Amino acid sequence: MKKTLAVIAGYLLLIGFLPACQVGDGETGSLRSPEGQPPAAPSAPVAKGQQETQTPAEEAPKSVDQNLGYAPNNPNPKRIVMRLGRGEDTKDFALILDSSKKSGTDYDLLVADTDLDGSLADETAVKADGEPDRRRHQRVTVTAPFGDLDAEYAFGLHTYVRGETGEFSVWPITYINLTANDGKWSYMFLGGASSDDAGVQRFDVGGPLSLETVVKLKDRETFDIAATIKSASDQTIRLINGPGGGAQTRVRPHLVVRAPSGKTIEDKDLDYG
Ligand SMILES: [Ca+2]
Repeated sequence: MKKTLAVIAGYLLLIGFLPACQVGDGETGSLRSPEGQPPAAPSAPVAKGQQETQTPAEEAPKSVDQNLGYAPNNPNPKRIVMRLGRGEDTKDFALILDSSKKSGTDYDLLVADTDLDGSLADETAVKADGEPDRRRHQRVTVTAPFGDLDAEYAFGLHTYVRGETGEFSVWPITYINLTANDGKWSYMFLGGASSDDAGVQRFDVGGPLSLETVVKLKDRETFDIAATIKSASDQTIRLINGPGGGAQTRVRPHLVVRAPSGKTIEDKDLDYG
């Protein structure tokens, strides 16, 4: 019970730092993520009779171009989709990691759907900095929904190849800039929950924020509380800048935990992940 109270208290205080557009999700009572109440997947209405007449039996099913009109050099390109936004209003942002050489595991080229039109045929591959085992790709910026607002999403993609195993991994750094009612806000997130779906690595970004705490009872009066701030998509928050005095100011989340008796158990600034 005390742990729950700590989480609730911390969460309620944390959302005080967020622009109005984000408070809505906090009011749902979901502390960790909106996963318990996902938006219903939209399904197109189907008129049965009409469908039968419009789809002749001899018509072959269309093949899906996973490379979205881009012709990769590498026979095994890495396909990535960032789902931007939250709730029902989202945009998918496609990227492909390719190689300037015809083979190997050095993914030194990045092609991104910068205009979000679902095609990479109109895009240009950009060469990364770094070494073959550690590439730092040029930042890509797109505009997409964030709740009721438009936000600027900027991605810095880092890729790694482990020397011993040859295991390849992608580490996205996401910057979200938006203007809420009371001024400009910016966030920086590291990593995030990802899944592999038929050769496409998917990341969810731009979800509501939550606070995870670990509470250890040392004795009857004292707690040890560790907390990290994450988005609902498991991105670790590196910084939050909010409006203040005409200039952007670093917002440092503050945790206050009170016992049912009203006694303050914890009252401190939090560290970013
Ligand atoms: Ca495009």
